Amino acid sequence: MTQPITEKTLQKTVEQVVWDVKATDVHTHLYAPIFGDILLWGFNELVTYHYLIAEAMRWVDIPYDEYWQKTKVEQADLIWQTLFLENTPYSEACRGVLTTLDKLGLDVASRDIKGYREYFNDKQLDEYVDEVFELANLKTVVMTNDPFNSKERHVWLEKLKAGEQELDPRFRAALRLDMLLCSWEKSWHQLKEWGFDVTPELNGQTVGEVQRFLREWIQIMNPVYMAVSLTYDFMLPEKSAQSELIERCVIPVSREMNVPFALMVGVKRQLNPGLKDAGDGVGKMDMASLDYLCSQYPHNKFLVTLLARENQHELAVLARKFRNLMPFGCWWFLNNPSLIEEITSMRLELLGNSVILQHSDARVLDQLIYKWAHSRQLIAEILVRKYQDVMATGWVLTEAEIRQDVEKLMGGNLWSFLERKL
Ligand code: HDL
Ligand code: ZN
Repeated sequence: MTQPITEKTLQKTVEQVVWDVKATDVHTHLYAPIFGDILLWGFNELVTYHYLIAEAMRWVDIPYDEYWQKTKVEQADLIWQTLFLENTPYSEACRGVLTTLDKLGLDVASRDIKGYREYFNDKQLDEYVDEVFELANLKTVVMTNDPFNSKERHVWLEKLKAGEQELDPRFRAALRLDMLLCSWEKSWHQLKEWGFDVTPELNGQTVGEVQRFLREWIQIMNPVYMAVSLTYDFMLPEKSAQSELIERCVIPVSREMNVPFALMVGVKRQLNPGLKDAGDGVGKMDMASLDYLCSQYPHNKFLVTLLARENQHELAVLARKFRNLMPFGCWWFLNNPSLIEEITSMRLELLGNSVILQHSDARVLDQLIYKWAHSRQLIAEILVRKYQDVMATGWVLTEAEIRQDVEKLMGGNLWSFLERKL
């Protein structure tokens, strides 16, 4: 471990370390098994991932409704036939399905969709969660938890809060605030029904009650962070409920409770509603809002991931200016080899080790296997180049130092960010 790394041993060492370090997956849409059938897994869910629906709909001419009226198996059959048999499955989402099947030990060359389904039919979920975490080599995944989702709310209030069952410690919560912040005209009604004394006007009373709502759900969920997905035209400050709720409710409680605020910005919601979850687009945001937040609230912690490729350089430069800003992941439409390569190289060059390189955004449990396999391969290749460049100056480094770097980049920076006293 303390032996100096040589040009000859560098690549093998970096690859071993990158694959060996247990990562923290900072953002997913997965749920611990206690949440029941909202945890998606298995062959049909893998193949009907909304990324693949979007790609398949480019080929088929059926009306969207006709697709949605099909059973999950029929939908998967259509996507398999269209994207995997009539075309070579080299898109990132298609390749991902095959990587997962391969890592599970299935014969991808057989194209035996019947056999794949049977394989998953025999799986017992709790054991399968262990197997997936092992194959993806993860220690923790952060969920996306919405107090306004009735199915999920029931589990938090009836099972977990009541102490009836424990949450699997490998799954940590993120308190997701899209409903509260982006649909205030609806969410204030729901808060009122739940006993929070709010009005549509954000007067002092309402602000206090929204803060109480946040504190209560932080107590219930013990979230790693509070998060919101914001559209590309997000502006703050501005005269809007969204902006006021963020500044007067989320920011104060975030600092008071030391629960970072994660801003995920750049979506164009439902550009094509017929595609449902697959119908969102992307837009470049105006960074002035993030400049404002980081500078106005230096004692608040902001986790940020942006959806537009065009915003990535600005985000890395902004993070150089503000230690309370932690960029994370190559999100959604950026989670492809060519863009992971570009963004990760830029981040290491501008930010060194002080960034969280990746998250999976997995919606289906089994996707953890491919999303982390694909990312680790790229991260290892990029790190080898960076270490080669620094060793070319005569710098000498050890495996222990490489491990220390990779631990931080693969999620350790999240946990230390939580400990920071800003
Ligand atoms: O808002 C989000 O967290 C996004 O990740 C959306 O869930 C999106 O639909 C998605 O799954 N992206 O990968
Ligand atoms: Zn997501």
